[in-house]
Amino acid sequence: MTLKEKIEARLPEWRERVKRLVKESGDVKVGDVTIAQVYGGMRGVKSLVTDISYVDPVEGIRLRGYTIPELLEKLPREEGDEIPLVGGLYYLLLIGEIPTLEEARQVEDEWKKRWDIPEYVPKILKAMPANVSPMTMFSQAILSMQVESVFARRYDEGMHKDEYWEPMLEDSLNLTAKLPAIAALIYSIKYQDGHIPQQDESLDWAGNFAQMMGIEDPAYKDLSRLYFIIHSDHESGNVSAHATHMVASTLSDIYFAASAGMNGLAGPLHGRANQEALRWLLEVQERYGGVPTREELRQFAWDTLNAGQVIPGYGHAVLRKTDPRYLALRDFGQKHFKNDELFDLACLVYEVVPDVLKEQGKAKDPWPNVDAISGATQYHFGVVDCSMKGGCGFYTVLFGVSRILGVSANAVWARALGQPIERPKSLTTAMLEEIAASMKQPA
Ligand code: CMX
Repeated sequence: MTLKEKIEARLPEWRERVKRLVKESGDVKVGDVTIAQVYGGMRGVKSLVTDISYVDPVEGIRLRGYTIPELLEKLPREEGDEIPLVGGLYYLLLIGEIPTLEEARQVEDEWKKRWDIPEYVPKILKAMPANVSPMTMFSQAILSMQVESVFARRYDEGMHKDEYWEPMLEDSLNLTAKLPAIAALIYSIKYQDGHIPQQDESLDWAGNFAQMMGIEDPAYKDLSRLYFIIHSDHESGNVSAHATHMVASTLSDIYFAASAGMNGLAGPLHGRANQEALRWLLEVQERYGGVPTREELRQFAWDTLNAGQVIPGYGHAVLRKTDPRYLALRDFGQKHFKNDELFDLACLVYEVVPDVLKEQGKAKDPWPNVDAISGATQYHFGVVDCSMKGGCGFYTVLFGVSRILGVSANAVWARALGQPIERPKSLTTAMLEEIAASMKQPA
């Protein structure tokens, strides 16, 4: 059975389940919204639904019910590989079940058929200013391929709404297939000689990316698989996922929607935190001429806070414990990296910064998120984030390659289940003051 047939087989039950829930329990309250939440970025407001992932504040992410360690154990891998195939992860996100090795290879094969990038993409990227951010290039490359959208064409031809998800799946496979080549091309244009990286059919999606980056150490193939698995989805409320979903809810295709999501990922409080975290580590290294003492590190962290800045890679809107994605990357580095000063420094920061943040008493979560260490793992293999030509943000591109797996799987299901256009309601400050006053009046 193809991926399409598998989703098709599961659809009637899901459609019936959602229809019944809304019909029988549509007026049941799932929570209240406070004025602090209205002014506070809607933090914690329960107003989205996804069955693809869930972030538990203490346990961390579960993708289709599986924790990160469970995924790394259960997803199929090729013989000799330490980390599973990303194709298996995409199968899981789309279908909801752990695939067999054959099923994971089926996705990898779909990607190989679709992974050549249109010839206008390198031309567009090369025409951009030399100091352009890699994230601008990434978003632009995705947006430029909107002319390829099967959904947009079928919509123009006239399509029944029950069929919307089919071209959405087609577009999602086409787009995700091309992401490693686009990322490697951006790296080549920004940091190398601008050659067009050649793909290798004998490799899997992530291994092929590692090869296109020109890194021969086989451990980089496994790091790429790991990196692309763990960043893929983080439920629906984070900015990249929510922006993608919101734009797609207008029946925009995945190219418009994913490009929008990537523009959100580019912000320093979200995906760009990996770049900021690496910069922070390099600054520490430079200030102290290597790995500092704990006391020096403590002081550096306080200096950052006293300058009114955040410590990048620490804190989270939902998590209240160390991010399991951080631990997965740290475990990988501790196993593979010997005498890597920057990586050791990233590990030392974990022993110092949470106490500093607790002492300051502002951050609700003093623990590291994935961005605290992900840059250090790339840096180990010589992959840099900032270009001599100006413009930083390549690590965020890598985050984006992975995140589009999650947001596109969600977009396919949102369309299959007929999720409507998003339209929350806004109020004025005067209205909120009135509501507050009326609630405080004695009965
Ligand atoms: N360093 C310093 N202060 C921090 C902090 C950090 N790492 N994390 C939170 N705080 C501060 C907030 O800025 C906020 O201060 P104000 O009251 O002055 O505005 C206060 O603590 C309370 O914030 P919070 O409720 O704990 O956190 P939010 O849900 O508002 O924000 C996040 C979450 C991730 C944006 C925040 O922790 C942060 O800025 N962290 C650093 C940037 C980062 O690592 N982002 C990546 C997150 C993961 C991802 O999306 O990739």
